[in-house]
Amino acid sequence: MENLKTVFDAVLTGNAPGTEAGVRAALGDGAPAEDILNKGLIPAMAEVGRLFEAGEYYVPEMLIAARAMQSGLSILKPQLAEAGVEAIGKVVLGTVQGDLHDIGKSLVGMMLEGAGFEVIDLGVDVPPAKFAEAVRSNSANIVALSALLTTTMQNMHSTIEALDDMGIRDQVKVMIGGAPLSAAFAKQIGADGYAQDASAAARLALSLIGK
Ligand code: B1M
Repeated sequence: MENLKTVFDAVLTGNAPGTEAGVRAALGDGAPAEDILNKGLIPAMAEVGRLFEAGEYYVPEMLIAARAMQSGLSILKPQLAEAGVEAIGKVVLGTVQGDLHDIGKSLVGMMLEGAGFEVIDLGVDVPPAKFAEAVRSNSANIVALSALLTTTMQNMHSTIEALDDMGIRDQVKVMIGGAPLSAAFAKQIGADGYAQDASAAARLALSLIGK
């Protein structure tokens, strides 16, 4: 239990070496990988999200916390796979076609992983058909689209059309985010939800799969 508290505190303070050491110590003490994930890493990222929304943490604090969480997660991943621990859902993530901004998108990906999702990150400048194909081939529950330019936000609509064309629109939830976007725009293009920041994105994704 003490080691889980160490893991929690290390993630919260963005201490990657401390997170790794805490995870290794917890494993050494016989804690199941699933407990380290569900009682250490994930609650810490939820607390990071809360602090961000409360205006006590800013993007840099959230980024280093997310990196600390990922360094702990990378130690646990083989054990989680061995134990057959399944992600709570699969998200295909990317920045839409024509758009090269990836900092916010990557932060969203880290928060989604922190919430327990498997994230398939397609990167930046992703064409609509590539999103649709990735959703189909991975049987993803959610496709998460990021755009930072007013000139590329329409490509979110094209991505939804590509899902329609492939006949899989009703099998996947579409969530969008990025500085120029809004809930009204999400509604206008037929997306299932909009999140204003990475922390809200993790909460939205959970609610979209009914968690
Ligand atoms: Co660009 N850029 N940029 N840029 N850039 C902006 C976006 C801009 C607002 C700057 C400005 O003019 N004030 C402006 C857009 C104007 C507009 O369209 N209205 C702009 C422009 C014009 C351009 C170029 C066209 C400039 C040029 O070449 N003339 C060009 C376009 C290139 C292209 O994409 N095709 C360009 C290029 C670049 C760089 C390559 C230099 C660099 C990107 C580097 C990179 O990403 N690897 C860059 C940067 C860094 C910025 C600013 C300064 C910062 C963006 C950023 O990383 N923010 C930006 C100005 C600004 O935003 N203040 C700007 C930090 C990040 C954590 O926040 O990305 O907003 P953000 O993500 C947030 C939320 O938006 C949300 O959560 C994140 C975390 O809280 N969110 C989601 C994001 N995606 C989400 C998805 C979700 C949910 C939430 O669900 C799926």
